[in-house]
Amino acid sequence: MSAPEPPQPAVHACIGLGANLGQPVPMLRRAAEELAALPGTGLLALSRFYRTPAWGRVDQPDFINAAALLQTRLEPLELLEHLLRIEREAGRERGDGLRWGPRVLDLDLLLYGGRVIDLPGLRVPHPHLHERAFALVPLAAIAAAEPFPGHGSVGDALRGLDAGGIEVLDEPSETQ
Ligand code: PH2
Ligand code: MG
Ligand code: MG
Repeated sequence: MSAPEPPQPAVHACIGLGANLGQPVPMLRRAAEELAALPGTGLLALSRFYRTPAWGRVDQPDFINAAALLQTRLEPLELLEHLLRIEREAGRERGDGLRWGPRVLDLDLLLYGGRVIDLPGLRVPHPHLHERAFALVPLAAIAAAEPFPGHGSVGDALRGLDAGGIEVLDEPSETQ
């Protein structure tokens, strides 16, 4: 009999949360709870929620965005599978959606352990992270020092971006 696999070391993973259809705030809250409950995973920090102008395709409602910092023993592809499952269970439909179009829930794996990953279906760092203030503003609020391969740290990457129009939601009324 072979010995059981040793556990993977825990790494930091950064997740971007977004929604602009249905009830974004309760949806993001529930998604964060599901992230915290993933196997081998702890939620180290959840950012506040931000109202952000739609990026990439502007003819759609504003988004609510947030970021989560996880400590996880899940492999990147395992973590991705969980993100896609949580999106699916939230009613997200893929395939017929527009690129960068409206959605009830979007969970993006932005950074994973300072690693560069290029696999079919998964690129880390997220290929658009460096140009998206709506993702970097929440992330920098909880994980500014996190390494962002190719860009120094999360805080470094945000420095050159225009964060115009991004507003933090009031606590606690708007986020409950
Ligand atoms: N997500 C997109 C496209 N555009 N804009 C904002 N403000 N927030 C998002 O989460 C977002 C977007 C595709 O995932
Ligand atoms: Mg996205
Ligand atoms: Mg996505």
